[in-house]
Amino acid sequence: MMVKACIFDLDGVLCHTDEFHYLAWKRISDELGLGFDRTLNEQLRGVSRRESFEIILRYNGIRLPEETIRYAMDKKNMWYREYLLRMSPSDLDSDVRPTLVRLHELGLLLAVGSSSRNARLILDRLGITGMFDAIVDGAMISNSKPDPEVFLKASKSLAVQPSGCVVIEDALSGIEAAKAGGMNFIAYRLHDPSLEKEVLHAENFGEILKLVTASIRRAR
Ligand code: B16
Ligand code: MG
Repeated sequence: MMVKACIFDLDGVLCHTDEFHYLAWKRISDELGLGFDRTLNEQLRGVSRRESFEIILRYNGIRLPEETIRYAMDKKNMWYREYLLRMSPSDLDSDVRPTLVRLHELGLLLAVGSSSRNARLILDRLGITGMFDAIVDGAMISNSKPDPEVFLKASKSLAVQPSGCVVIEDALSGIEAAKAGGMNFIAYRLHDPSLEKEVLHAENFGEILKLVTASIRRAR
């Protein structure tokens, strides 16, 4: 790969808000008497709020009136934001900031590509908003992952061809989106049997840095 830009997923990669999503969905599911567990929660990674709730409803085999759907999504988001407001820069894994700095020093452009409408709040709470050359979030797209829209918008805004971008993702929906957009990708803490053997994997930001640096060296 000839990498000029890294596009980071947010929830599950740059931060651990995935646990907050789980807790908030669990709470609203309990209130409505819906079944919800960690296995089902895995299917919601990278998927928009609306589609997430539709997955929960399908799993429970029920339909709800639009009014109740809106009530559930709003309440889930209210609880989720309560968790977010408790976050601070100390919630950032220690290798995230130095890795972003090093990637910039290597001449790479950096972007965030997230399905979340709360992306800017999260980046602000973590104190890393200013480290990115582009931020594309859930409010800026019409189709969430696995549609490539979020990553294509980021690549466009960075003025880097999709083939020059590497997407770092923790969700299958995000890997599908990167593939559909013609981008390189690294599966982050994601070990799913459906992924091909040759897919690049990273368990921490140090490993991301190694993979990206190696690809730059090979390209020179
Ligand atoms: P919100 P990502 C995604 O973020 C989450 O993985 C997914 O669980 C969530 O439903 C979606 O954002 C929408 O989030 O309710 O905050 O708009 O992984 O694409 O950064
Ligand atoms: Mg994610």
